[in-house]
Amino acid sequence: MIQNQFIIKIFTGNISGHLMVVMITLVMITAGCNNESRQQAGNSSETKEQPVPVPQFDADSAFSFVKQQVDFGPRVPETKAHAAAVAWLTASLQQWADTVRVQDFVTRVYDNRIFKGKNIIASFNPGSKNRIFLSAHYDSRPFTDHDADAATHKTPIKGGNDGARGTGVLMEIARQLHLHPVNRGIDIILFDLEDYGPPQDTQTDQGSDWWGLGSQYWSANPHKPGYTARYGILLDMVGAADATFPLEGFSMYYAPDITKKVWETAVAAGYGDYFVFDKGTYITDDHYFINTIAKIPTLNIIHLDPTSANGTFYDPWHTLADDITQIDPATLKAVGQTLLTVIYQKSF
Ligand code: AHN
Ligand code: ZN
Repeated sequence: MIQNQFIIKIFTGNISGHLMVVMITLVMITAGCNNESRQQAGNSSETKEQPVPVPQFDADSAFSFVKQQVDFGPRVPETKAHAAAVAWLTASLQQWADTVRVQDFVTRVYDNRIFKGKNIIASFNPGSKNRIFLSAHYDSRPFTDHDADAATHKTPIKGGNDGARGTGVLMEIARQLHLHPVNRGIDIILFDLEDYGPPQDTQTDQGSDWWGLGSQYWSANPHKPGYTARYGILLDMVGAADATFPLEGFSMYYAPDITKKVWETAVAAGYGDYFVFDKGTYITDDHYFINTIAKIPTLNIIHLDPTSANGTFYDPWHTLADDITQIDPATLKAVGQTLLTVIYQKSF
């Protein structure tokens, strides 16, 4: 009403007779409509369960982002291919995100050599306190130490699935977040130096802390002091045809409620063949360090296969066979569409 009076007052200046009556009527009708639509908007924001349109995850686009990384060559830290991947990932994310940071760090690997690493953090709505993060490692393992042919074990992996895949999914999510802005804080964190763990056939310390060096650094030194999030999701090896993602052990230990909700979301979206409710083993992966050091509940969507030759991961893991032919856009779609549904439709 206050607004109606205000508008009427403006019009009472130099307009005469019945024209003014017509105008006042028009203004009141328009104002009435506005009130009504505002009321509707108010109601829908109060009922949190109102469906929000979920963008379609473009699997071809994501596949092209995976291929681009594989085409650089193995993204082994401190190589040209790695630097090219960092430049491309950063420039691409800058087109889409509100802020992109490259976090430089120095770390020691299993044989005491010192490496320079770079974590890449792209943020949407950086001021929002209501945050979640999505993550994957983007580096490639310098060894194919699980290949049947021992002579090739010092060859770096091409890393179609191990490295490029999760990153490709997150690049497509970033593109969708740009096309369809969302009202909550999202960080996309690409970790470096996840895969420089000790080769299987070396005598050096096989301790699991040699894995996830980038996430260990970030967990102890987040890109923003005091950074926290409601929860995090890690993607690892989410690209192979007919992949299955059981409920990984540390995810169910540190983030059981969120894990179950994400799996339920996937099933409801039609991806129950991938997201299975079987109990999976415990994997020391980036999420383990985030849970224990940063203390942010974080789950891992990871392809596990206890029947494979290596006993844990899918067969081509850390072999020469893990290249772009390992990537099936249908699996990419299952993971990406599930994540978009979590982001756009769910309030957890
Ligand atoms: C361990 O083998 C202890 N962690 C492996 C995690 C990993 C490697 N994910 C991809 N590559
Ligand atoms: Zn690996």
